[in-house]
Amino acid sequence: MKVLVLGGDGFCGWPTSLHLSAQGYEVAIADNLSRRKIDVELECESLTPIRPMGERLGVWEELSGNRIDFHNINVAENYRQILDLLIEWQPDAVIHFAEQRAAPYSMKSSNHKRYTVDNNLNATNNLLAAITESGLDIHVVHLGTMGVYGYGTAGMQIPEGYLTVKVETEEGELVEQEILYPPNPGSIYHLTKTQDQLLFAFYNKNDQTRVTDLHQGIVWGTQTAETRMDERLINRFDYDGDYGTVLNRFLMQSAVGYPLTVHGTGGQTRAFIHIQDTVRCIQLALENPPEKGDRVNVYNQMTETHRVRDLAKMVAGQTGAEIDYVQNPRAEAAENELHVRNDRFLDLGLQPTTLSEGLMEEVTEIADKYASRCDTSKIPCTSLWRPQENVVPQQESRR
Ligand code: USQ
Repeated sequence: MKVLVLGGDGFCGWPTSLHLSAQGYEVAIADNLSRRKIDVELECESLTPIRPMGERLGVWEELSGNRIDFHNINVAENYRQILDLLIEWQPDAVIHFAEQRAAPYSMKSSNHKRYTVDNNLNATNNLLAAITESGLDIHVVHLGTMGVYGYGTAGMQIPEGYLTVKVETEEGELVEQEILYPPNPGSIYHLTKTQDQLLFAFYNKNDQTRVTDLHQGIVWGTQTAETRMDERLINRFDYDGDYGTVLNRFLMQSAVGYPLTVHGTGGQTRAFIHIQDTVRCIQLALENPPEKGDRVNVYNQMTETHRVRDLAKMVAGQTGAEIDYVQNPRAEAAENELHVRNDRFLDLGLQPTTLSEGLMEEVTEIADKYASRCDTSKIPCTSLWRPQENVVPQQESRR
């Protein structure tokens, strides 16, 4: 099977490309290296040393014997290039990771909000329009987010994409319908993923485009079986206040002796998945495509839920780190419960990597090993959801 990976240089795209290549898929990557450019903008690098794209791909070919072609394309801007690539290479599937994925980055300023909306929505629309124009029957696998649902429910488990509702007709009859679960984004970034859902629903209805949308939780971990094969293949590890995600930040903070930055009371409950399980889920999605005419296929791509303060206590308990309850820079519920259905991937055979198995390995293999590359001035989250509020700087608000 020929698979084109849009965004194949990023944190999820790179290990997915290698995993699929190792499994015998013919893989090509299209990426404009935007994540590397944002590192330059933010003056902060991945904790792990990332090699240039050409070197990464050369090492992979040397070790595996498999070639991955790279196309430097901005999918959001260069419609013609992506259309030509589809027509020339004729992929069976396109995996779409080519979006700005950090919520704090998307909330830094008006320019960051505008960039995130322009980039993410145009990338998705360009891909879908190009597939339609090409006339090819290409399966789109998109990396969405659990954040499209918001993080609470009326007491039931969050279903996989669709909600059954009962509506009353004018005659007083109760009619059952399935609708897309009502979107409730918590940041501009999450907003773009809720709008992606409408683009998929429309092209699916109008053009019978086959789409799988994966609503993924927070990814933790760094390495997969393939990125571990050689240090030059290592995956990114973001720890800064804009791109670092909560558990990886806590692991790195414990390694450098920085108190764990819990936002508010740490009562936020979120869904999590290990990066190794991400790449397995993507393969499962490719192997179980929707039929032509099926509605958009939605999976919840997560394996466990945890409360932020419990994660901090778990990391502190295992490493001796201190915990710091800092002013929350985000506008989000201080406490929430989260119950999520994930039967669909489990039914397809996913065997989750749990936090209890992998946590300490991550600390020693990555956080401790590369601790000297950390710039601690980049740790605080400085992106405020409501800049007009006079939020007390994090350092001063420590309790
Ligand atoms: N948090 C802290 N301390 C920190 C960093 C974060 O307490 O130092 C808290 C945040 O306030 C939030 C929670 O941890 O309540 C999660 O934050 P995060 O930065 O780990 O995750 P988030 O911004 O939600 O975004 C990440 C990925 C995004 C993905 C999303 C899945 O960057 O691409 O879509 O997780 S989900 O959270 O399920 O929407």
